[in-house]
Amino acid sequence: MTLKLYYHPLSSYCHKALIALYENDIPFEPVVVNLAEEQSSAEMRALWPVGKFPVLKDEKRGHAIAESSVIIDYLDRHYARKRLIPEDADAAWQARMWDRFFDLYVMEKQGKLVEDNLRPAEARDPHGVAKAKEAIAKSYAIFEKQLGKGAFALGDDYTLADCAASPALFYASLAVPITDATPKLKAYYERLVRRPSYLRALKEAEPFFHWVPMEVKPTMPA
Ligand SMILES: N[C@@H](CCC(=O)N[C@@H](CS)C(=O)NCC(=O)O)C(=O)O
Repeated sequence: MTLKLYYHPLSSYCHKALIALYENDIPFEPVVVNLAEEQSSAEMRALWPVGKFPVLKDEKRGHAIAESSVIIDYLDRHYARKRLIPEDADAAWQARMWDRFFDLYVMEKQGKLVEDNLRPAEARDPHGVAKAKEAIAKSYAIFEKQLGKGAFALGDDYTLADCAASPALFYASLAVPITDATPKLKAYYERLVRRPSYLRALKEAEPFFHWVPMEVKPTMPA
């Protein structure tokens, strides 16, 4: 098969890449990587020594592509029927901007919460955790104001921004629930987690949900 995706079904950044593949029914060979095992991750590390997934290998074109947003851009240009980064230049930078917003100000903050839960008790960072939760809540309030022009982040078209928002909100809401204080965000979130492409990724992650190092474990959308 031409495309190989090195990933783990539980990983939030891998969900972004999976959504893009599933949105466009792009065939690929899934390669599940266990980062804790040298042998399991060796092939992926040879392609991308940073050692973070997702990594996409395109055997036909001879490339290894890292970084979830770049993978989506690459799939858009070479494999997608329906682009996730809009053709229109202004819509394109907006999709990229909100993608950065979800990665940097929601997903990365959520990563801090996960990382803290993996620390030994004596090395915990309650101040850092409180700051990360505050940042997530602030991002919810900011995005509430952005919503309203359609079903998705930029309007009625589902874009890169929605790919990033889906796992970011899915995992962040375990620690910072999305409430009626942000009703548009709440309705948007419900649409994201019920979209067939993301539901498919979540269904594949479900057997591993108990591994998520958070007090509240994820569950499938009702
Ligand atoms: N900016 C990267 C982030 C990738 C990333 O942090 N992936 C996590 C899994 S969600 C990972 O590989 N963590 C393992 C590690 O940091 O060792 C992207 O968008 O792909």
